[in-house]
Amino acid sequence: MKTETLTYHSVKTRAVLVPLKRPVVSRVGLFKDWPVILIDLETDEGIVGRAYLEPYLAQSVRYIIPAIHDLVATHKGKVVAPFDNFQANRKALSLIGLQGVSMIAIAGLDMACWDALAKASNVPLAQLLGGDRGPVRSYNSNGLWLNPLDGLEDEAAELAAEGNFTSLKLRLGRATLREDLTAVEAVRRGAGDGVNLMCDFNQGQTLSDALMRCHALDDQGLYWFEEPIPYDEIQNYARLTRELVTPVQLGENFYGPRALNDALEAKAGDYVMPDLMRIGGVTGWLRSSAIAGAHGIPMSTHLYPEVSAHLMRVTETAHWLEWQDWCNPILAEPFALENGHLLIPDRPGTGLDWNEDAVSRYLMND
Ligand code: SMN
Ligand code: MG
Repeated sequence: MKTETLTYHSVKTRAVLVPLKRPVVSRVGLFKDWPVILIDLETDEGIVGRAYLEPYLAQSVRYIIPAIHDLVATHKGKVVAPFDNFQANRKALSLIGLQGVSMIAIAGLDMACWDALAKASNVPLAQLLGGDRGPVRSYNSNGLWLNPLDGLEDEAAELAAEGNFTSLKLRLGRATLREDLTAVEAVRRGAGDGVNLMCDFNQGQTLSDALMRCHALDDQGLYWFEEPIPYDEIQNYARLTRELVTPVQLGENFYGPRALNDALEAKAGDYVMPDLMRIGGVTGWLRSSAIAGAHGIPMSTHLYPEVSAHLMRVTETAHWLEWQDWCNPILAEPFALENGHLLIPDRPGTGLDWNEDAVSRYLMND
């Protein structure tokens, strides 16, 4: 095994629009296709670090991509050192604010840097970080959107069978409590009574709606209530967390580890689930996992199952990996599942490489 120093050379970025097998019908939007930014960080030594970003809004690639190129330009000829680079990038972008596009660009580049470093060491990322490649416990989050109730039972059965899953994510917050209860019953009929149901409200309720709805659902044995209210109402989250028996989950909208720290200091949730694009990539995740560990708060992942799987192997309070196969069509070798666990491939780096035929098919026009 040989570790080389890597030097920033240039970055190649492409945006693709990948069709979704099960379109997203949620309170945060309707998506038939999923925009993905592919990042190939080229080093002087010839090693290419790869990562992708899932920015939800197709039009946002027009301002996220230039931000990534700007960051790489400031590092050209310098050593790839993600911790140092993270600090320098934060300092540079704090002038325009660290949330949103700034942190998204920092995160995308950070993930590509860590992939390059693990490749240079010829080990999977989990191993570079001091962990191993064991299986990662996952739940299936590919479906159960806010679609007509009569399709939910069959869909739940299909989703459970897709990878022998015992746990599924269901979207809640329909017009009436009765409809939410019917959805829960249908999913349990389809996937079995013992299924763990992670329930996501996607910020769709006001505090007063959430107090009524979540109290009314609190005896249903649901696994967690995710984002019942808008993500930045931290004091209202603390109230829900105090009052409800069902654990409150939040965190996919935290920008950077300090936001996670603030939320945990405020006792805003029982569980957290940072999103690699918003938390600051691998570096942001590592800092956050130390904070969650110190608070004794279980930590799950959001999107980015491939890179997240490596990180769960070195996360003190690792809880559940959110499985989505949405990027599988553009990956050269999608990760395998076994009995509800995602398997980290025995390849150097994160194991991400592009299926170039699919990438040309789904390339977005400028
Ligand atoms: C989600 C993810 C991606 C698109 C819409 C909704 C959701 C989740 O919040 O947690 O999976
Ligand atoms: Mg969510």
